[in-house]
Amino acid sequence: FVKPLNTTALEARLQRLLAVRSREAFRVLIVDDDQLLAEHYALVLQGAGLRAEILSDPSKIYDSLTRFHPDVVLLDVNMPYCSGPELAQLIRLHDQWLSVPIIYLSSETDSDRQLAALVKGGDDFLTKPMSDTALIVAVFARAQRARQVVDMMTKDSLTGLLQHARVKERLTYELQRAERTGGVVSTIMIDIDLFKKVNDNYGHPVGDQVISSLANLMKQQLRKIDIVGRYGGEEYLVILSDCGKEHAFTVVEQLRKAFAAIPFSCGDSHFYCTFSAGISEWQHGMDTDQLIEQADQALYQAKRSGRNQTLI
Ligand code: GH3
Ligand code: MG
Ligand code: MG
Ligand code: MG
Repeated sequence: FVKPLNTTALEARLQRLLAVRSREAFRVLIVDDDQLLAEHYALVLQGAGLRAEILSDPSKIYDSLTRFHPDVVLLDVNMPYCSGPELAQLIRLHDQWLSVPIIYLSSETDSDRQLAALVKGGDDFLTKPMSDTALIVAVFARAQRARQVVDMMTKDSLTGLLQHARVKERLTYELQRAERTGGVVSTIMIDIDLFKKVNDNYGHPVGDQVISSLANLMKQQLRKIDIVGRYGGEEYLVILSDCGKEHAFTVVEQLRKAFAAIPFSCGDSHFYCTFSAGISEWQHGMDTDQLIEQADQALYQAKRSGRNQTLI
């Protein structure tokens, strides 16, 4: 007797798999003074669909971390100028890198010395030489769990967008970068129009659907490098790097028209929603709060001028 296939469970499993696959590839930073070995690890991991970068100069660790944002760090234990455990200790000094998984790679088999290395800030030990599979599985498992934890800590649960504080942090970082490189940054503040009415007329759960639909639309239409956060209940903050206010305007107008065309329904009622948006462009010397305040002012004007429009 064969049990009928439980298709919904199967579909759910497939969807989970696909969800993991469609996300950005895991990034692995390899720190090893043995260039050939590092390149071998990189090739093995890249073969498994991960992104790998090699750092041979440990003094550049912070640069690599901030630029590459690794999901996992692979650390050689014995290096000439700075040992792996010393480097792990350095990494852990920064709050931002407290939880990035660090896996030591070493021929060290003395368990006391292994334990001492773990105490300094590593999470695991892989003994060289290890099989390609052992490397891939260890890295993949760590990366996946770490990302789940990071997501839980930084993403809004309804929309999957960055939380208020996190998106502000990212903006501060983007401004520092623009300050260094002379780049351009625009921010957009978006607020759904007359949203209280949606809640009043159709109920809070339908309101929630509207909020997450706009989030999904932004995920579909914006570039991967654009940063989107849920700034408040039905307010969103978008950061467009390397993008001036005119181009930002074109981007938002596309979003605005697409959103206004989404049909929502509740029972027999059908309705549409709109949003208003304000744009600000970063000028040398402006800080995070000033830039947000300027976008907020433009949004306020857009509301006062009749809503469903974008102003700079
Ligand atoms: P305006 O066009 O001036 O923005 O009018 P509005 O009605 O949208 O006014 P406002 O932005 O002040 O109202 C936001 C409302 O959004 C108030 C609050 O009840 C509702 N809200 C906030 N967070 C959530 C949420 O997570 N889910 C739902 N369903 N409603 C929320
Ligand atoms: Mg070495
Ligand atoms: Mg609001
Ligand atoms: Mg509103």
